[in-house]
Amino acid sequence: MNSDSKKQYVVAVVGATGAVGEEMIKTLAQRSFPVKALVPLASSRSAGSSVEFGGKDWRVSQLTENSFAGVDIALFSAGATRSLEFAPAAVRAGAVVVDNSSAFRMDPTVPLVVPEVNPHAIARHKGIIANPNCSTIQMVVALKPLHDEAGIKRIVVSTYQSVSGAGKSAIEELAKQTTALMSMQEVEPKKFQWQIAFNCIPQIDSFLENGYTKEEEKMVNETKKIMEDDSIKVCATTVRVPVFFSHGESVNLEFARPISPDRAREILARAPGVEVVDDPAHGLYPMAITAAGKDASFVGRIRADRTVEHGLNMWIVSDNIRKGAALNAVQIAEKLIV
Ligand code: 25A
Ligand code: L14
Repeated sequence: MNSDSKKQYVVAVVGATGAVGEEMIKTLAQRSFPVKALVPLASSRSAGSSVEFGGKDWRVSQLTENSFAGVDIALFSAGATRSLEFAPAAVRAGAVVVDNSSAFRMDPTVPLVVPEVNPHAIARHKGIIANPNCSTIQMVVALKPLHDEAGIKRIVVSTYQSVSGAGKSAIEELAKQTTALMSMQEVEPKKFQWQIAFNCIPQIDSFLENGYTKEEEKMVNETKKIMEDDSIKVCATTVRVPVFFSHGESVNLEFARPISPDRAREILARAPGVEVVDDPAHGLYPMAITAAGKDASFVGRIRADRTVEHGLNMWIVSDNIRKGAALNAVQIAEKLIV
């Protein structure tokens, strides 16, 4: 894309009224992205409503194949079905698509990018750049610098994922169920398979024949693609917890070479996009409430795993709607225009 420091861009946001789309528009404003015009797109349910950006109201239009004339950059976050159907039309119209869904992530012709980890991959795009899964993004931001230091052989990760990853209706469902149960009323699950208030559900996305869920499989495949190393073994268990924003991850690592907890802390303290909060003596470690609304991937509880050779365990938390989705997509767009 043109690299002219004064150039301004026409930016479309597909799914502009959703949890991620709204955060994308907020992030474009916060980071002063050079937007000449905003094109908010959603379903017919939202067409005619408006979103606020840069002190102006912008009318939301219904997403169609003809939505992209004159658009330079299109940020997609309305689910994989819409991405598969409409991203090609955006590319044909001359836009570069940054897609937040799983639709194109494992397509070998589509770069899968976390700007702190593999920004160089952006250059080989053919119109679509994929934004990884939220749980993968926050993990690889912290693991890449450790991999460069000591070579990660195996990752075992268990996630504690907030409801906001499943969209606005999921946020509403946790709030409604919580108040209903507090007043002794019955609840009927809609968005999630089971009651989510006061519960944890060891299923995110659907099950595959191998016994893992698609969410777990995404963490395995996307980690290897972003880290550009197929030899890393990844085993994931993904769990939904009754938290509104931020995912937590318990991560067990086996390295090829020795690395101490102190050395890991030192490396992570200067890693881009990472913040170390690791002072157990004072009860300090990252939590969902630490990360919500923030940009970093927060790391704490760094300790040796004495059950394996060269093992480290840690706890990683980040806001899944920001770094896990909207912020990472806007960071990719920023790289496109420099
Ligand atoms: O592919 P799926 O299964 O349909 O997945 C979509 C779901 O995944 C969420 C998304 O969140 C939605 O729940 N999601 C968000 N990021 C994702 C990601 N990276 C992601 N899924 C995968 N990967 P959401 O509900 O917060 O945002 C949805 C946005 O997408 C727009 N949208 C939906 N269908 C569309 C469409 N845009 C164009 N064409 C379509 N056919 C959606 O716009 C929103 O911006 P909207 O106008 O439909 O939503 C306005 C309000 O309506 C609520 N709502 C959503 N679905 C329903 C609904 N209300 C009633 N019935 C529904 N079925 C939304 O909460 C919003 O407030
Ligand atoms: O692949 O928490 O981006 O339900 C979308 C749904 C991530 C998880 C993706 C959720 C997923 C998300």
